[in-house]
Amino acid sequence: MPLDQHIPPQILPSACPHDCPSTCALEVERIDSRTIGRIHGARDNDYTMGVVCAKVARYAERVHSPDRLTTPLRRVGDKGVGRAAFDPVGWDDALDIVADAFRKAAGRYGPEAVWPHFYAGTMGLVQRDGIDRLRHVMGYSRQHSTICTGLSDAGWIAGTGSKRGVDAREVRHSDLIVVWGGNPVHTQVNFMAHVARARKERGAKFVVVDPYRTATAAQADMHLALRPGTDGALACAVMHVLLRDGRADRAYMAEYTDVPGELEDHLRERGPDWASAITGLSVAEIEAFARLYGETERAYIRVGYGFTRSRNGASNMHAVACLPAVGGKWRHEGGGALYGQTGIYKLDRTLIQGLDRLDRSVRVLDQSRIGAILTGDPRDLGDGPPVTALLVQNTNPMVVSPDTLRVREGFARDDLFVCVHEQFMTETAAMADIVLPATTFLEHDDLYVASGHTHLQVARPVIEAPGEARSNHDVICGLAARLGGEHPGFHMSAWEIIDQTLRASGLPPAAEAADARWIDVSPGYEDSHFLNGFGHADGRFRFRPDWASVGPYHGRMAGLPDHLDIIDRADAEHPFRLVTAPSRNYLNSSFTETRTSRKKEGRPTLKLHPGDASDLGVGEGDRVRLGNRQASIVVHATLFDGLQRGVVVLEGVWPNAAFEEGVGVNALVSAEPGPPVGGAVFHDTAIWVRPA
Ligand SMILES: Nc1nc2c(c(=O)[nH]1)N[C@H]1C(S)=C(S)[C@@H](COP(=O)(O)OP(=O)(O)OC[C@H]3O[C@@H](n4cnc5c(=O)[nH]c(N)nc54)[C@H](O)[C@@H]3O)O[C@H]1N2
Ligand SMILES: Nc1nc2c(c(=O)[nH]1)N[C@H]1C(S)=C(S)[C@@H](COP(=O)(O)OP(=O)(O)OC[C@H]3O[C@@H](n4cnc5c(=O)[nH]c(N)nc54)[C@H](O)[C@@H]3O)O[C@H]1N2
Ligand code: SF4
Ligand SMILES: [Mo]
Repeated sequence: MPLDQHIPPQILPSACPHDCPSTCALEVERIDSRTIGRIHGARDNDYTMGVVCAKVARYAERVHSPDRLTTPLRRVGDKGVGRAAFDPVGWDDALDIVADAFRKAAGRYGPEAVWPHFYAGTMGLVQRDGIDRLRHVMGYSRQHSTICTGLSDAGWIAGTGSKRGVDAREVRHSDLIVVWGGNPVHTQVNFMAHVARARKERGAKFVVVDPYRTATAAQADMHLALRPGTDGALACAVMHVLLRDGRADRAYMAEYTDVPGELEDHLRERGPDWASAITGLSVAEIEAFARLYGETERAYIRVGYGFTRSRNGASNMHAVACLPAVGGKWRHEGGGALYGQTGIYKLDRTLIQGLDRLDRSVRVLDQSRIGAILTGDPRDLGDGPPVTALLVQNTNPMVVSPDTLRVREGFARDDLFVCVHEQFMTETAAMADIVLPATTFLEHDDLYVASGHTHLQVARPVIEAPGEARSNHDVICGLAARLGGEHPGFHMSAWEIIDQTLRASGLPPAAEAADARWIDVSPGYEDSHFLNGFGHADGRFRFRPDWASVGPYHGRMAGLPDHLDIIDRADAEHPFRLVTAPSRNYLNSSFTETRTSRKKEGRPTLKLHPGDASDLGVGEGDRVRLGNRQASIVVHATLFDGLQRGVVVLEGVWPNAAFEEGVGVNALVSAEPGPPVGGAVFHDTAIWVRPA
């Protein structure tokens, strides 16, 4: 046997960059300077606890995929064809072409005609947000990043005033854990390790609120399978029962909340009967859940994103956030709630994002409305110029954005120049004029914060980049140099930016942070439980938020928590409500390129109640067509009784090409901005279903 086969793989630290609340601390097997083996969760990290999802454990398949982009490409054929329509081009020529196109666009219409469009394909702050530095220095259009957290942030912050919450590690002290509108078995698997420990060690009860029996709900002691978009009603009824039965913590409410008396009056009419009619849950189910929640001091709500992806999502989030305030759960160890921790990271982001060059007079484009924007909708563009040049990093809007047909029409425009910087030939990259090959987190430096926990992580590269792949930071600096954009950040390495950012934020320098592997920046027990007050000026939780201060569409919000009846209601022509939930083996549009994930997911499949299936004359595996006023798509049905009649679920953000007619599920999803501040309404769609 050759000698090198006896050398055991080295284990090197890293952090998972994917758009997932867990931001796992990783241990990567490095086989040689270009090759990795398995990835494991860091065992001594007390949040990750040695657990990672299967798709990242087998990351070798993604990072070493033969489909990785390794050289810059210039399109010579039609849009939408893929690799065959492109010829390789050198980096210098590619960047020259992009810079030239941006200069032309800005010369003709002004710099707002250029839109650097990005999201969170990597969550590393330097590689994700560096695009903002180019934007601000050049005066390009700003972006309102609404696709994921627009609605959830609005609702949470309206109540609590701050994006922080009770440490997930505290779940080991909880007697009741409620996962509300999230599916952690798919979307942040390590949280389930914390749940399992609490169940094992203290017999904690586990409740899931979700329209369908997800893999998470299947493990629960109680599953409340409500109709999508009705969480506000359920939350109101639970609060009604707490107040009715003497389970509300009135002393807490008097000390920590704004209008407890008004709330009590308002909820008197919103009991289980009322909520039953709206949610489709039985009165007995609502009473049983309310009793359990009311009786348990150490009741922890893990608040998901899913239930906020509706027109009334911000309102529903706020209603759920009211529960621990009414119950006084924040007072107790293992009690309270967690939506996200990103507010605790007090990082100075000036250098990364070029905030010293931010000009608030530059127009802002709503990310979730890219279809409307690219097709010139006056609602978005007003008197401003059209978008004639796009730089896309870290996102795949042709697949993930609402209203696919309009997105596609926009990208197809002849007068639109598109540069996509990607790891793979996504459907968005296939529409580009220039495609640039991107590194993965294993090949570049970055700095990570988390939503699901309180660690800050700095990660170095583990292997060399394949072929000519370059990092986002390198591309941004390369373009800035050609465009004459001046900023100190364009002359620094990613590592230097991390180092200076940490120092400016009063944190240890980069090398020290990386060697430490993670730094716990938890604000401590009292602040996590809001015992020192909530994030508003008066320190009180707001049952009656000042929605006008949250966003422009506040006119559609209610004052106190309620069922806000503005969803895309089912009607005679569209009798079904569609939920487009995340699948286990894909992460948004990522991993749709890996064979194992594709094999495990099979094909786009509609979960349909057996009663509905029989009414429609649809059997297991049959083709069905789903549609609404926007579009129709064809998928296969599976009979599934873990949801109410009239609710259907399609898991996974599949590529459009995975669907028979080349049109995916987001063609059905509306791009209407959810109030008060915008946000995509992925789970708020009334449709018809027919045998196909
Ligand atoms: N129907 C439906 N649609 C949805 C959702 C849903 O639940 N249902 N969820 C929505 C949500 S919550 C979100 S956040 C969006 C996310 O949608 P996307 O933003 O598309 O999400 P990702 O798949 O995380 O990442 C996009 C791309 O980033 C690339 N990428 C990763 N790292 C890097 C890097 O370092 N550099 C560069 N240049 N590229 C990189 C990946 O290869 C990937 O193609 O999807 C939304 N769309
Ligand atoms: N495997 C995997 N992991 C992921 C992702 C992925 O696509 N796949 N996406 C990543 C991203 S970008 C994000 S933002 C997070 C999202 O993490 P989650 O919050 O877990 O996911 P959501 O898409 O928000 O949807 C979760 C659940 O919300 C439920 N839901 C939909 N409508 C309602 C409703 O009206 N009420 C209630 N109570 N529940 C409802 C859906 O049925 C679904 O089971 O996960 C991240 N992790
Ligand atoms: S659970 Fe989330 S953070 Fe952890 S490895 Fe998987 S995708 Fe990455
Ligand atoms: Mo997301």
